Amino acid sequence: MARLGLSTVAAIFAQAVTSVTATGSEQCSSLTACGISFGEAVSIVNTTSIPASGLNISGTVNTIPFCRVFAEVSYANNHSVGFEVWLPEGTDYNGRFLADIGNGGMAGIVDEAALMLNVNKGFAVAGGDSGHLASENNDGEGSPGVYIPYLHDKDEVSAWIHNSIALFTPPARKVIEYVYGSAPTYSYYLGCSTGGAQGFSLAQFHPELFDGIVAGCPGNWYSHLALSFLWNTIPSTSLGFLPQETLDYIKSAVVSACDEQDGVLDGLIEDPLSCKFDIASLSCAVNESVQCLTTEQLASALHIYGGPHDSRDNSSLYPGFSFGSESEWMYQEDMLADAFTIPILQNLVFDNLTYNASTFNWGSDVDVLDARAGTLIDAINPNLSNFSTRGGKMIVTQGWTDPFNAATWPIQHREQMAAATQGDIDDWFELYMIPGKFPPINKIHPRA
Ligand SMILES: [Ca+2]
Repeated sequence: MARLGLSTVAAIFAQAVTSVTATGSEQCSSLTACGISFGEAVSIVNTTSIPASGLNISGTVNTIPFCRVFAEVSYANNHSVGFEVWLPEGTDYNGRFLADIGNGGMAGIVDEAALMLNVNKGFAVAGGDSGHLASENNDGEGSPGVYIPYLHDKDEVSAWIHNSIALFTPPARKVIEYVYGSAPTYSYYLGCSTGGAQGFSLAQFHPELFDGIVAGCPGNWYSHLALSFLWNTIPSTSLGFLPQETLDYIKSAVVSACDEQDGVLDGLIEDPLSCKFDIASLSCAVNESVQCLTTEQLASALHIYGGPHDSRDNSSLYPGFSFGSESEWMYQEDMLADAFTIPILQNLVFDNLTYNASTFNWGSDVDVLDARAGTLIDAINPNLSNFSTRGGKMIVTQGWTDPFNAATWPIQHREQMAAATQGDIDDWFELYMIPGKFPPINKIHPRA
């Protein structure tokens, strides 16, 4: 198939504008016509014109008609990012582009539910699979002793968090230009958890692509977030294990003590950092209630509040959890290390599926993790001036009772950024700390 240069494609735009308004479905199908190129490495796989109410994703239907484009862009050695672009037809398009990545965890799928929410608002939306397929990687689930192919391929690991959005965004924008006859007025990115890490990666590594980035509950210090999961693991056979009723008991006591500090008795603590609570007051030594904390359980709670530390100098490796989040700790105790940390250590860091994570050295092995994983999956450069000086704006949200990410990490990182930033960081960066669990858990980790 012959490929046309950009100027030729631009000439096609003029005709495209008229036809998309009049016959959206015809315009949609023309995307696969011979002779149209959206980039050398880009293939339009299929297009479908979806009438209003024609598609139901997890109970949400499209309220406007749109053109659904399936495409892929190849990268590195025989790899590709699969992506979709959903284009509102007729007058429902609001003129703006939104890359919407709801994928959490190990990604590997296009999050259609996230796309549905925002195509209904009139955005031209796009989402990708992050450069590897969940279906080829244990269905996107990590587990001890399980081979996860993409974690053994540096190109795929780099695409996962750092580069996959940047790979599909230029061709997605070209599709938009072709269909509407002009580039979107603004381009935004929205993602949570791993998607939040991808947001920071865009600002750091691809600052030219987006005018605005929303990074929710960002796991952008991904390697150390994984370490925190390992640190917080408390086996159910351990004397220090905190069963759910004990977690609920601790939270209830903390919230009772601090709820009204914000002036509203609503079961939420607006600023847990201002909550002063002595967890030792719940110890069975001083409090003989049925659910009092044994010495070992008290130590476990302090361990999780404290977060991981380097055994060499006791420096913090990642923040701990905040007052009022205790009822959400069960994933930390019993699941997340198996789902994320151990697979990353066994596949990516040590290349040994029998590696025993209980032997992790909280000193020297941190350096190994940083070198072998952090360089490929972290996005923590506090100097994002290349993004801010081109006019980029960034919003970060973090729920105080997020079950996955220690809530104070974005606060800590913002302080690092402010110190590395010339001028007032508030001119282009805003952090919103949200009382309670926000965003909804199914938005962050649809597989959890
Ligand atoms: Ca309150």
